[in-house]
Amino acid sequence: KIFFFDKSICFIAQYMRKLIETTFKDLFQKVPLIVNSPGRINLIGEHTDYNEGFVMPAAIDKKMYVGIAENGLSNARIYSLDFQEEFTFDIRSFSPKKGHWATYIMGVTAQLQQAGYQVKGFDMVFGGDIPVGAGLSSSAALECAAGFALASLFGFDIPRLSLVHYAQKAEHLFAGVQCGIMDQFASVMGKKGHVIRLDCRDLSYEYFPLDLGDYQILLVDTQVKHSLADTAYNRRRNECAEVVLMAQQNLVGVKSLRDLRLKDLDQLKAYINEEVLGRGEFIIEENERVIDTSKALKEGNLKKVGELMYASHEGLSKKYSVSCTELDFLVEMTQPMDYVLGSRMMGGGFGGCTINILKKESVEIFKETITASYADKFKKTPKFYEVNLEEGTSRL
Ligand code: GAF
Repeated sequence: KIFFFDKSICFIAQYMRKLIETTFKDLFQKVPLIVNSPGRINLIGEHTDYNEGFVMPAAIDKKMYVGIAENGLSNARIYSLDFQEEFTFDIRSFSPKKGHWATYIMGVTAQLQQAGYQVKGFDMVFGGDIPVGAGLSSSAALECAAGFALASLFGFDIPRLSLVHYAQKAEHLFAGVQCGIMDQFASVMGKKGHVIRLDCRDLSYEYFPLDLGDYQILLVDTQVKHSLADTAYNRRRNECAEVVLMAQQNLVGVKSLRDLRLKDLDQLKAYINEEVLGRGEFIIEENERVIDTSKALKEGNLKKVGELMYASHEGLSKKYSVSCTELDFLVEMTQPMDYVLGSRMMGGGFGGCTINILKKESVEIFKETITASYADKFKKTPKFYEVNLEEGTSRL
């Protein structure tokens, strides 16, 4: 990756345009249409999306860029700039290869066709600056960018929300991850300078300006790669479903964990083991934290936001068990630092990044301190990403 030396979005966008156009010309002798779709952060509200709860993500200035043109054939020829690899698939019959990057594009193509859109043969070149496996949703960004590229190329009038659904379905059916809707929603619906409070039950949402003043968001990448499909992600979903099922047999009006209060769980103690009950407890508390965070943001109370982030991490680590030693270590390290307001693991878990809110003037000392202690403990160097909140999927 060659992006580390320049933080300017414009520079990266221009660079990607040039790179995609040149590669397209070499491989396919055409000028492509280019779109981009961002990765995401999540301020708070983890694992709540597939429980019809609340989340608070934002699109960021790390993006997936996709160039596309018609090829007059019945197949799709795709080139990945990151993997420097070409892959061709027949658009009339798909054979997804789990774990392969082309699967996401196949998945979205299939979903559009399923919805009745007449996708014809196409060539595609894609790449970007979202670190893969860091929990910033590079796969969701690829799905959304690919779907939007197809819509733009063939003139399909696809509502943004439908695009979100097609991308999510591609992840479920082709990548085999039963993800919630947060990542695809944030990528498509992001707004510059804002986080989105999304109600995953009815998909109503509200944009909150994230005015950090002297503070900023900094992500710390553990360099521990997670793979949602290979981890306990799908298992957590099942455990939550187990709590709901048991609640439905004992209480009325329960559709999801969203409908439960902590005291309701007391009644389920006799039927569900403590560990699984803890999953339910975490989700109920995390939903409340998202609501509290919205209030704190409205009041401009960043200190409170930070406290809620720490509490979220504690729950994710102890009750939901989706953290790992490296993530816990990074969050713990920030606790005595008076210039850090909040820190927590972000995304699916088991690796990836922590999200931190800290004083701008202390970023360098923070990086130095963390790098030294982390290297000492894990013999690895963490990476740091300063992110800004950006617009969602768009034409370049
Ligand atoms: C992953 C999933 F894709 C999201 O839907 C969400 O569940 C997240 O993990 C955890 O909050 O990013």
